[in-house]
Amino acid sequence: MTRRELLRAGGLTAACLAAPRLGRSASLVEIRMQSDARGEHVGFDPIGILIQPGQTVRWTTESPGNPHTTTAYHPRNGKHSLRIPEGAEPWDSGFLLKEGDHFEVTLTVEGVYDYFCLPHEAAGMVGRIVVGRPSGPGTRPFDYFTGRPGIRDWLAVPDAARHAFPSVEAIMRQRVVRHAGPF
Ligand SMILES: [Cu+2]
Repeated sequence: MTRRELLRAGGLTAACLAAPRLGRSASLVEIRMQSDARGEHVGFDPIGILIQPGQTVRWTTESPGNPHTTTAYHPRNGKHSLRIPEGAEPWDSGFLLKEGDHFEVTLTVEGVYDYFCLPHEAAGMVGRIVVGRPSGPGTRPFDYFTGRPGIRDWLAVPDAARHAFPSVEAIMRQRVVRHAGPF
């Protein structure tokens, strides 16, 4: 855990103690990071969610021995393409190793946020969060930046990841899109 994450966790604990329990649970959205026993199938569940600005998302790993990350699609995260709203802060949890390890972000800027698991992106371990009304780079095609001046080195989204994302339309309709598994 970095010092910044530690401070953030401490701040959240304080906020949790101060806030009424009901308000806290209503604003927190949980996403599990899962693998099957052999580590052949991996995924975020739910894989797609609709939340409101100011809500907090918590990722928790439930697959010990198979480390995961939650990492925003953003050039600051290893030159991945920008797929979160312009002006939103990218996040990167680092490796979550032990069962129950978790990471939280509070999303305040409206739009679509795509994220991935660093070791499993090519296996299709990605997720999508819509905050309020869908807009921004996350609504564009995966290769929207190709050929744009000044953007030469962003990484393409791997095929398995492209196929794994739930559509924005499905998220708006269902609010919660569960991962099909198997885990
Ligand atoms: Cu993973």
